[in-house]
Amino acid sequence: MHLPEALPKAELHLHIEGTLEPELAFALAARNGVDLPYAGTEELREAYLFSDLQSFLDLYYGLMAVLRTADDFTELADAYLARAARQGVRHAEIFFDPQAHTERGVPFGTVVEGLGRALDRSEERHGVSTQLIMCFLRDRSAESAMETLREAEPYLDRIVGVGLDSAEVDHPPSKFAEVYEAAGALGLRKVAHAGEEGPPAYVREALDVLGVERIDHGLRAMEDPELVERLVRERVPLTLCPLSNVRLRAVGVLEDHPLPSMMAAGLLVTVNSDDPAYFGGYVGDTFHAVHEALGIGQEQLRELARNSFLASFLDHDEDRRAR
Ligand code: ES4
Ligand code: ZN
Repeated sequence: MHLPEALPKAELHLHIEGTLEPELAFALAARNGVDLPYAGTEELREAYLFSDLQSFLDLYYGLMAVLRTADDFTELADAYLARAARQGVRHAEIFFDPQAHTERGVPFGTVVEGLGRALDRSEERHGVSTQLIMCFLRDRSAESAMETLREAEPYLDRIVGVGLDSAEVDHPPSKFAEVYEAAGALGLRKVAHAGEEGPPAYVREALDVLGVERIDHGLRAMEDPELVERLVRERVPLTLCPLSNVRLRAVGVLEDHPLPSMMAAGLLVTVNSDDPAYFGGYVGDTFHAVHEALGIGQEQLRELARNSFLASFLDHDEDRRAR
């Protein structure tokens, strides 16, 4: 089978809120009595013309208003897992943004219990194993992140790790040193977005100050050859999201994406979908797109799929079973 979609793969950079398709958004809006400032799904899709990360985030957080009940989160996650399974995903490490919900009055427990219901039956229903990573919003305060970690404590059996997302520039990883240390003490794994719009120094800080095991994006590390050398030497995985980089204009066109040079440099890169409802494709579509636009051949597609399991939080035995 030569279709990139069919390759068994793990998805390691996926925001569950970014899987909210316009049709589900309108269905939930109607159910929950939420007014959306768009006439319909077509008009909403037409608003997906982003100029940078911030212009995307403004629309993205706004649309989350439709997510209110545990059932809403279950439906959201179930729809993602069904689609992911059809695109060859066997394991998904899923981000969620608790503060984006608690700030709107949706309790932490509602979000986790709703997502958890879909995740609990995912292996049986979709053949996809799952883990949940809670992300702190880096454009909120370090105190708010710490409060969020405290709110997570009753649910730690459901959460494998912490991440850091939202507007990157002017919010360096070091701002969250204390909460990452506390998360580590609770036994949580650590990742962080870095080098998406922010400079290579933020990638270094994520490694040195936060002690992360994986870098989400890491695109701008390519501006710093010494950093690239270190990432190669230490086998630090980078979870790339090529379609996201094009839509948020970190890269002009997909044909200019540095994925091939990153692979050639010996970096442990993976390919992921980020916010697939907004960026034009799920992870199988993304594999297909890099094959078409960047000439990533069958052998390299298999390498990317292999990397996705190597970079995952699965242990090696589980890893072999997944493939
Ligand atoms: C995100 Cl593409 C991206 N970057 C940073 N934070 C995010 N949250 C959701 N998608
Ligand atoms: Zn992301």
